[in-house]
Amino acid sequence: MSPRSTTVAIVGAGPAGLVLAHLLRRAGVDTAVHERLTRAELERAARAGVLEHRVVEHLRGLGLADRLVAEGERHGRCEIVCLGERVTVDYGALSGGARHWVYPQQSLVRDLIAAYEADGGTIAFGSPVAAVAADGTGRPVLRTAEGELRAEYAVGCEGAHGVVAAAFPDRAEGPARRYPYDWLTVLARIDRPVAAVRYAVHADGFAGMMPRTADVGRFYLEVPAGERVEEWAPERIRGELGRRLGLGGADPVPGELLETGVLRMRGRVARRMRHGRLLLAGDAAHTVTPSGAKGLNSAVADAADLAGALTADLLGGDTGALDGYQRRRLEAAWRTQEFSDRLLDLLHLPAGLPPEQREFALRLRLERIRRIAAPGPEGADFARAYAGAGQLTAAPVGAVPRPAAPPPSDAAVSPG
Ligand code: RFL
Repeated sequence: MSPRSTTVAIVGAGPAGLVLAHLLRRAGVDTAVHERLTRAELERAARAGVLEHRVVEHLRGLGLADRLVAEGERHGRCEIVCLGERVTVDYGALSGGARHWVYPQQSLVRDLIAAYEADGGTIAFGSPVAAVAADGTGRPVLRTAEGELRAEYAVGCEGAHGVVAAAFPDRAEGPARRYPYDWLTVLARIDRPVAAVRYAVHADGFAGMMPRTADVGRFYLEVPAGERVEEWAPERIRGELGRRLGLGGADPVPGELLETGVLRMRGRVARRMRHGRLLLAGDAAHTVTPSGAKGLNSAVADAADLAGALTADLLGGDTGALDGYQRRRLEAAWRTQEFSDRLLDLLHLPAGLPPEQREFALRLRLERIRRIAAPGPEGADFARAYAGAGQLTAAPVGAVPRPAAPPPSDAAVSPG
């Protein structure tokens, strides 16, 4: 098989890979996208669903949010339940008008694939990249079932523990935290839509309810770290959700459980998102717990910024463009981690707290909840960070003339 070549090889067709591929293609950059899953598997994978204001505005500006805006729902309030009190946080008002969009990740992925294909792009589905090495000039060579793929740049958009990160000298590792609890994740059929995100701070552990579609809701239950999903029969899950979330009255009732799993709760940020001609975006560079609904949003923001940085670099006029990308997005990743960690701290009681001290800890949390729900600097700060107020900082994407194919030979990846 003779090696293929491209300008930018993208590993993974999740939100990060698809947004990047789309923007580069529009700029005239030759791209090759490899995705491990089949198209049907990818378009079925239900994960996120709560999108930030600034991310949707950005996608809308790129013409990539038509269906999202037509079918998605806007949410500007969440509820936090603690000691029987249900506090409404009107973050839309507190942030000065920024609200979330609720639209399932798999629908966004389907729309992005359709838009990329409508522009003439193709994705190699069911085609994992097995490894990434480098030729003698430091250019990446990707190993796929279809043979070698040579590229000017390779971008890892393939989630945590990816093959592009594995080719960094430090494997793109960085500071990480394993939280002392896990979350049981549940996708359940519901009899009416979830009107607002609800978080329950409870003596027996956190519980959460998030909107997805009219008849499907996303639910979370705090469970001990290392818990196995088999410990949780459907009746136990439904009972615990109802009790901790205080479900009743006009609330949705979780019925059939469509998917259950246990999410190991971790935060992680790579020390580097760039090593020479290797780049990372999205979960490949950082993973954040779902507490603040930030993972998909960060992935899209990375991709939007990287598209501008890559075109600036390919145009040859800006040698610092890719380092600028790394700097901006690592700073953003830490802001996101700090926000999500602060929210987790509010939503969980300290590990190992004796039962007789739980009410005290809950009462302290209720004070904090009331403060973020009230007009003032703390409320405004939480609301703006939660809704993703303002605009994405993304370098403009320039049009790039087609470069010559890279020369072949073999060696280690060298930093550029
Ligand atoms: P993705 O979406 O994981 O896509 C990576 C893609 O790469 C493919 N892949 C490979 N392809 C080729 N060769 C290889 N060697 C490959 N290895 C992997 C994979 O098959 C996959 O298709 O990464 P990306 O693009 O960085 O996007 C990240 C987001 O998907 C993720 O952060 C969010 O889902 C996190 N998240 C949420 N984020 C939000 O912003 N809002 C939310 O409401 C929200 N809720 C959630 C979530 C994540 C959850 N789970 C399951 C972890 C709720 C849950 C339960």
